[in-house]
Amino acid sequence: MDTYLVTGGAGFIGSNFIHYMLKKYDDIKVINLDKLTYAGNLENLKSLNENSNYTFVEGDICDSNIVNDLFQKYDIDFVVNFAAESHVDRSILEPEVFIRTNVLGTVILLNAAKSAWSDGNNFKIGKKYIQISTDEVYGSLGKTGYFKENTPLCPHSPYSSSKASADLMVKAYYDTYKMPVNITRCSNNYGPYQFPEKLIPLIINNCLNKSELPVYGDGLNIRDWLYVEDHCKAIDMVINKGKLGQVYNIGGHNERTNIHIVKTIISYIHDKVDSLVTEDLIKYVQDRKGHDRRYGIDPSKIKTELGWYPETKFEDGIVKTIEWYLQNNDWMESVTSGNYQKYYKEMYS
Ligand code: NAD
Ligand code: TDX
Repeated sequence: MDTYLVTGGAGFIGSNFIHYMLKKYDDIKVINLDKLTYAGNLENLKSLNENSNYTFVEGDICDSNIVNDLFQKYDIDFVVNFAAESHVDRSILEPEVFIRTNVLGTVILLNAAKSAWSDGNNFKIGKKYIQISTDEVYGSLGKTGYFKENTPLCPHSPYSSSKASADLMVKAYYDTYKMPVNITRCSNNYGPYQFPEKLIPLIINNCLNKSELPVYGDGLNIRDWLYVEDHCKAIDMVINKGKLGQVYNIGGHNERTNIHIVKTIISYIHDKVDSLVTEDLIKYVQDRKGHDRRYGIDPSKIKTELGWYPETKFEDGIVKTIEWYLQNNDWMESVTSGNYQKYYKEMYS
C-alpha cells in the first residue's frame, strides 16, 4: 500500500487531488499536512472523514519537527507538495510569507524526505518527491510562442519568484544528491473548491451578489485555463510514470482573455440565474503591478512521454464550475466569512 504525504491538501488543487486519488485507488494511504491558512478549508474534504485511508494533520511545512515526525511515523513513498502561498496579489503586498512557505518549506520537505529515503549514498527504490510548480516561473509571453520545459526561468512577481526559487532547490537536490524528484508546471487551474480571491470564483461570487466585477487593466491579459481534474490526472501520471529529475508542463491550449472569462460567467448567470446580472457590473480597475500579459503552455512533452491529454474543453469546464458554485452556496458562505470581507475591501477599494 503506497503512502502519499500530500501537503496543502486542504487548498483548492490539493483537495481535488486527494479526492481524485482516493476515488481512483483503494490501496493507497494519504496523509494531508496542512497549516490551514485562510486558503485551507477542511470543508473541502469533509466527505473523507470516515475514510480509513485518509489522515489529516494540521501543521506547517516549515516546522521540521512535524515533518520529520511524519517520516518517522509513516513509511512515506511519495511527497506531493502543493502547500504554498498561491495568490499573486497578496505576494505583491506581503512577499515575506511567500519566501518562508514556498522556498523554506520546500527545502524542509526535501531534507526530511532525503533523510528518510537515503542511506547517504543511495535512495530507496520507488520513492519520489513531486513539486507542484507553475507556468508563472517562465515569466510572460508576447503574442506568439509557448512555454516549453527548457524556456528560461524569468519570474516577475514575488509569488512566481518564490516558486522559481523552490524549483531550483528541487533541481539542486536532484543534481547534487540524485534525489528522485519531478517538477510539474501547470497553467491556471479552475474548478470546485477554489478560494474566491482568484479570478473565476471571485467573478462568480460577485455576480451572485450583484457586486462590481473588478477587471485589471484593459482585461486583455491572457491565461491558459486547465480544469483541475485534468491537472490531477496529469500529476498521477507524473508520479507513476514520470522520468526522474524531469520537469513536465501541464496545460490544455485553452487560452482566453480575462474579459472573455468575465463575460462568459456573466452571460451564464444572466441566462440561468438572474437577468439583472449584466455587463454593467464590470468595473475596469487599476492594473496589477508587473502584470504578466500572456501565459501559454506547450504540453507536448507530457503528451508524448506519458500519454496525458486534457479531457475537459473550456466551454464545458466553465459550465461545470459555475454549476458547482451555484450548488455549493454553503461552501462559498463558509469561506467568505471571517476575514474575507476585510481582505476584499483592502484589495479592491
Ligand atoms: P491554495 O492557496 O488554494 O492552497 C494552498 C494550501 O496550502 C492551503 O490549504 C493552505 O492552508 C496550505 N498552506 C499554506 N501555507 C502552508 C504551510 N506553511 N504549511 C502547510 N500548509 C500550508 O493553492 P492552490 O491554488 O491549490 O495551489 C496549490 C499549488 O499549486 C501551489 O503550490 C501553487 O503554487 C500551485 N499552482 C496553482 C495554480 C492555480 O491555478 N491555482 C496554478 C499553478 C500552480
Ligand atoms: O479580481 C481580479 N481581476 C482580474 O482582472 C483578479 C483576482 C484577477 N484578475 C486577472 C489577473 C490575471 O491576469 O485575472 C487573471 C487571473 O488572475 P488570478 O486568478 O489571480 O491568477 P494568476 O495571477 O494568473 O495566478 C494563478 O495561476 C497561476 C494562480 O493564482 C497561481 O497560484 C498559479 O501559479
